[in-house]
This record gives sequence, C-alpha cells and structure tokens, in this order.
Amino acid sequence: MSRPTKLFETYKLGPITLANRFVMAPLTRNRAVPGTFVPGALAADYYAQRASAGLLITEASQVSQQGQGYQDTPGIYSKDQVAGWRKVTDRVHERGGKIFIQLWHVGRISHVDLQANGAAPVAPSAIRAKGKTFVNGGFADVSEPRALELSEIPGIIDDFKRATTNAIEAGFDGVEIHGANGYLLEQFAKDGTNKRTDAYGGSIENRARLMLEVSKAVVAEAGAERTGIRISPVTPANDISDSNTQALYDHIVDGLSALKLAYLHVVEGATGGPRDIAPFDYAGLRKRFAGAYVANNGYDFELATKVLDAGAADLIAFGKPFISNPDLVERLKTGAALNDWDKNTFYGGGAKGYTDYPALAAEAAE
Ligand code: 8OZ
Repeated sequence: MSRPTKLFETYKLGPITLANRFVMAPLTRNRAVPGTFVPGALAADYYAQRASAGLLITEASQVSQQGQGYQDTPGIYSKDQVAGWRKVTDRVHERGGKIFIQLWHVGRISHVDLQANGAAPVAPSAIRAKGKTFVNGGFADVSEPRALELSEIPGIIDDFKRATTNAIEAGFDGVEIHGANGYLLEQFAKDGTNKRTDAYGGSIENRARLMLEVSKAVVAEAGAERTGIRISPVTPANDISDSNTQALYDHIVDGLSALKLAYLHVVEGATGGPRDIAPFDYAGLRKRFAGAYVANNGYDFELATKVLDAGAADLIAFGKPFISNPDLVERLKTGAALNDWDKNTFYGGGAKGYTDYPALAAEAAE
C-alpha cells in the first residue's frame, strides 16, 4: 500500500534529478579510521544502505586539521581521505543515489589535543564556549580559542576551496557548507561570539562576510548548482547567540541567493530539540531565496507531507530516523513501523548501531 504525498515525487535540483523529496541530514558518527580521519569500509556500507533517499548529505567533514573538533570525524583534506570518500560515492552511485559532502570548520568548538602541536583552536574572538567535546575517549571542556588574525582569513577560505576540489575528485554530486550549529561560520556571523573590530566584525554585513566569501569560493569550484548551505538561525547549540537574528539571516540569505546556491538547508528551532524555541520567519527566508528550501528538525511523515503540500519547502531532511531506518523512504511509503534509534551508538564504535539496523526485506526474511 502506498501513501500519496509529494514526498515520493522526483525533484530537479539544478542538473541532478532526485528520486524523491527525502534528504538524509548530515549526522556525526565518529567512526573514521582512527588516526587517519579517513572514512572506512563501514562508512561505504552505511551510506550505500541509505541510498534510496533522494539526496544523502554526509556527516560533517573537516576541511583541515584545524577545523576538527571531535574524535574520529572524517576529513576531506588529504589524498587518503579523498580515496576513502571515493569508495563511499561509488557505492552510493551504484545504487542510484546522490550524495553531497558537508564541509566543516568547527572554529572554537575544539580541543588542543586535536590541533597541530597542541595549538589553541581558532575563533573570531578569544571567547571560550561553555560546552564539551568528545576527545581521547571521553568528554572534555572545549579549549580556550585564539582570535584569527585578519591575515589568516584567506587561508580559511582556501581550506574550504581545496576541500571542494577534493570533494569533486572524490565523486560527490555536490557540497553543503556547514554554516550552522555554532561552528566557525556561525561564530563569525553572530555577535555573541564575534567581537572583532575589523572588516569581519561589527555590522551584520561584516559578520556575514566570511560565510558569504566562503560560499563564493565554493561556488567558484563546484558551481552554484552543486552547492548548498546549512544554517540554524535560532539554535543555541554550542553556546551561540545573536541580538538580531532575523535581520542577520535576512542579509545572509539575500547574499546566498545572489550567489545562486542550489539549496538553503534550514534547521528550524533548536538543533535536535524543540522547533518553537524562538519566533522566526522561516517562510520569509524561503521567499528571499531563489533556490530550493530544505526543511529540517523533527519532521515526521505528517508534518513533511503538510509542509510539502503547502509549498513551504521543496525537500525535507530527516536525521535520526535515517540512523535507525536505512530504508526510511520505503517504510514511510508503505506505512511500515519504524525502528527506534539507540542513542548509545550514535557517536563512535563499529557496526553496532551503524550498519546493523534492518531494512524491511531483511525483517521479512527473518
Ligand atoms: C553532534 C555531535 C557532534 C557534532 C552538528 C556536526 O551539530 C555536528 C555535530 C553533532 O552540526
């Protein structure tokens, strides 16, 4: 029995035709081959199992060693990492899927033990976040960051640019810039974390500059039709705050729309939490943006159907449901029960809680 809804209709995202409106949201899983930050064979299995989503977005992947903030997250800056990701994209493409990689710089959400020579993590301003990261097998307070010199900013943009070139070499269909959840680009954009007095601090225009310059550089490498971005206007994730969020994001989205990005991926509300923590005009953002609107956070079949039918979004990104349901598309199509996820295996470990969630066909055969 199939349930009629736009969720199962194809969607043309620039030059790419997506089989349906499901996006697998980027999900941090901390299972790169230890010491190398290379996605291993299990990662290829994991993404291939989920290839029936219209578009897969990989877990956040650091654009440089400096951009890493948690143990065993994959990178996209070395030859070995590119080779590891190539195995992932080949497997997904063999199954008819499409996959973008999420490009990440954590900024201040890091720890000296993850940085070259134990250096301080970098940030717009030297303000330590209240929060923890996972490193050396346990949780630890994030380290005190240092403010980036103005002269270092072109190097950050170059890191995103090189990561984009690498992503294309690794066979990705496109890239998603991580502009969300309290990491570097959002640290620059918001005034709780950015106290700079140069061209990258102060006014909204100045604070948004790095996100827009990075976007421009990525677009120059990948093409606008293969570039998306994720933002989270009101989330408090990673101790982030701003005094005039609506005006900030109106400006950011105008800039992204002018760059003709393929999609705007919006975490609505608190990341992984309540959707209604603060008033915000998401419909207004959608109107300002010329490309596709990807809605995320707490969507289920009913809400996704309602929002797509109302024309309030083009694509819906599902996170945790994709962790425990490799065939989420098939399950929602037939109304089959969903597997519950196990929080204890979200971050780190091996196949358990990663590649061993059953698809319907496997359950039927049991
Ligand atoms: C959970 C744990 C660590 C990182 C994000 C990349 O929130 C993350 C993340 C999520 O965007």
